[in-house]
Amino acid sequence: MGLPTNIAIGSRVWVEDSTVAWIDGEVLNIKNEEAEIETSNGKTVVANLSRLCLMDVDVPEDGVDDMTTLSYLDEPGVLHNLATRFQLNKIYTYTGNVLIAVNPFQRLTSLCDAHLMERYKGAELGRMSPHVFAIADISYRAMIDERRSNSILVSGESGAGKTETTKLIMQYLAFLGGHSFAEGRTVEQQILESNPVLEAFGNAKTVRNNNSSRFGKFVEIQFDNHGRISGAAIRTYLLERSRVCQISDRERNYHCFYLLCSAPAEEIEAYKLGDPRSFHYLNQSSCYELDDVNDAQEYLATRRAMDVVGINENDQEAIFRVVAAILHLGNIDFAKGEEIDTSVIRDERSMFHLEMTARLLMCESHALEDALCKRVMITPEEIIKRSLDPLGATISRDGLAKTIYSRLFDWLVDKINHSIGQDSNSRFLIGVLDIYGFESFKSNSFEQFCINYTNEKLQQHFNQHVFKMEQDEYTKEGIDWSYVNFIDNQDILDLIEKKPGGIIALLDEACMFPRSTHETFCEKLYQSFKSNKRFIRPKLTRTDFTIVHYAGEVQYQSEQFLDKNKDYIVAEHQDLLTSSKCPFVASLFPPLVEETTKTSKFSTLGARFKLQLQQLMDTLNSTEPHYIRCVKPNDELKPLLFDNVNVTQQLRSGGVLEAIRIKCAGYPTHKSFHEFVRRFSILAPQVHEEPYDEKEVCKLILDRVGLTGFQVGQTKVFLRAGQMAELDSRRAEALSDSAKVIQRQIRRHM
Ligand code: AOV
Ligand code: MG
Repeated sequence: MGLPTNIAIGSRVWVEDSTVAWIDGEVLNIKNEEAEIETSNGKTVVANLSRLCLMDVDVPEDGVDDMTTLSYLDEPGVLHNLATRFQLNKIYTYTGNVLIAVNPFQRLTSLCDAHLMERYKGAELGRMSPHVFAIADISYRAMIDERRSNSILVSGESGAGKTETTKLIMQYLAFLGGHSFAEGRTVEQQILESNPVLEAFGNAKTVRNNNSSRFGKFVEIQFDNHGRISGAAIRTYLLERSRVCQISDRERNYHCFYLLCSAPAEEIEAYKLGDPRSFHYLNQSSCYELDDVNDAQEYLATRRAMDVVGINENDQEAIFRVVAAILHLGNIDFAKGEEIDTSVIRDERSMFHLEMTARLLMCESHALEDALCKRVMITPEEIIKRSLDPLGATISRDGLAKTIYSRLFDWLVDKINHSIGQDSNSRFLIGVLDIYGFESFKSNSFEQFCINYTNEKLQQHFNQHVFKMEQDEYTKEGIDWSYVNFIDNQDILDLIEKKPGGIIALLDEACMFPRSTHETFCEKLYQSFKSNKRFIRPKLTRTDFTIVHYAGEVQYQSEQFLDKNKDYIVAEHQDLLTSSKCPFVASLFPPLVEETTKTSKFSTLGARFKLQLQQLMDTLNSTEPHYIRCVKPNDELKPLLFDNVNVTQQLRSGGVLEAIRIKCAGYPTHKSFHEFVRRFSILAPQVHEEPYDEKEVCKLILDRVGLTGFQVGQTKVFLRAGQMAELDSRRAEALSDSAKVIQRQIRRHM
């Protein structure tokens, strides 16, 4: 933040504003700690000096490519620079090594053609304008030159452009490391075509994004000794299961359901499909079509992509048959049976869908009915078949739908991996991470908890990396940085994942005790974290808890935590599908191995997710990381609209400002000797007469001004936070003094 001591009457400053986040203005008056400012929209406001930031009046009109060259590396400076560039369709900007990409919400064709890729090939960073290709190019070069794996981590909130950015990276890597596009099915083509397949089954329209990925993805592209792509591995994280049977209005279910409803007539007939409005899993929302998307064409495109990634005709047929079965399954309704607490298939229509589901899954319809409506209870004395009431049967039906769908998705990922093939000889890879950003909704459940936990992990990685880069720069310049420190988010991670005693461990414990409820679980949290600074017990609720994340507070509703954390398949469902006559369906449900250990019995999603994350972090830690932060310029998904308040929020939660804070803890301003002299030579006018050594001149200037704590490196001056402002205000004084002298001289001559 700007230093209040350097703000004087006449200073150009940024002042906080509720509609545009920061607005520029001129200080008219200062009284005690309060400044009166005339803002550029013609208003006069009063603000405390400590809330103001000085404005850098030297910034070029079209902004700067790299924000670390800004004299004041603060929130308004960063925001203004991004906004200016965005209006000029310059969507990419660096902050040091981090690329910030603002979603244009329109195809900027000039940005992604093959010629452009050619131009970025081997170009030094900074020679070409900032671009995703430049980051991919550095990663590739670094891998070749240093014989070391690299990774590119793409983050940002929903709809910010992560997936599109990831696809550009993959395209560029395929361009650099591809064999030849003429050879038919090459590895790189398979890698690229895995995207539409996974999107058809793992993406859906949400209120935030018409093509929202509902899973996390890490693609590991393997290279041979010649730098050519030789294999790949795709790992996915936590597909949102609940969407299969529950969607909110204006959202859609997974794309594949709608694609299939627009399939050619023979398929529609074979699967007895038709209007998506007739299926319960789709008609909970009034949205069926997407703007600019033709589901019939997408269906054919998905089939073609499946061909490329090596899914044969038989398997494709089985996949869509299972998708159709899920739609029919959702239309089976239940009514009260004759006996109390029992249920039966409601009517003829439900009976038809039951028959259809059974036919498509190739199992017995009676067995399906039993699996939905009954449970086997094993007591020490006997085995009883208990009926479920209609609500219980509906829950059972939805559970079955979710299980089948998530198994289907996992099968696709496995199949793609298998067919692309792993190069076990490859020693270098480039990993590309496209993972869900921080989420804070009105209502937050287990999914948000896992997503935000992921973000805490990545944030820590990011902080450490930014900090390390800074240290490397200091070391290179021979600067002492031993006392530069920053606070990281380890305390939040401890709260979540510490074993024993962290939230995940306590949740697992609750899931193991049959008598636990979300109330007892929450009570336990309240007791355990009474004095934890990162944990808040919200007022007026007994079942919510709040975590103070690095990106802000999130209040979680614990109601479904226990259920969602339990990772089990109902034995009746398992038996039903294992015995399917369709080899594909049966292969989705391999017979369970006898549970011998306690741990496998109580496998939980939380614990599994934690392990997956740890493995991801281990992989990332063995690579040289590169970061891309995607920013969503507005919530209307419109081109050319830049909402300052919204973007500021993302810069804060996306860790961009956090990185800046880390920089500010050390020496936020690095100015080359030459630049420094050009700007401040006026502070030591006599230097021009003496032997001219830029480094000496810098020292002299700094000496004159009487600053302390700065350091002079090999090629640059390193200034502490606020020192640039101090120098600028001295410069302004000096300029106005010399202006006065000149005026006096002019007057004298008149
Ligand atoms: P996300 O991956 O970050 O959201 P996407 O990559 O799906 O976001 O981008 C959302 C939409 O923005 C896309 O469907 C495009 O219409 C548009 N878009 C994004 N990047 C570009 C670009 N570089 N050029 C043109 N249009 C773009 V989520 O998956 O919801 O977190 O879970
Ligand atoms: Mg996405």
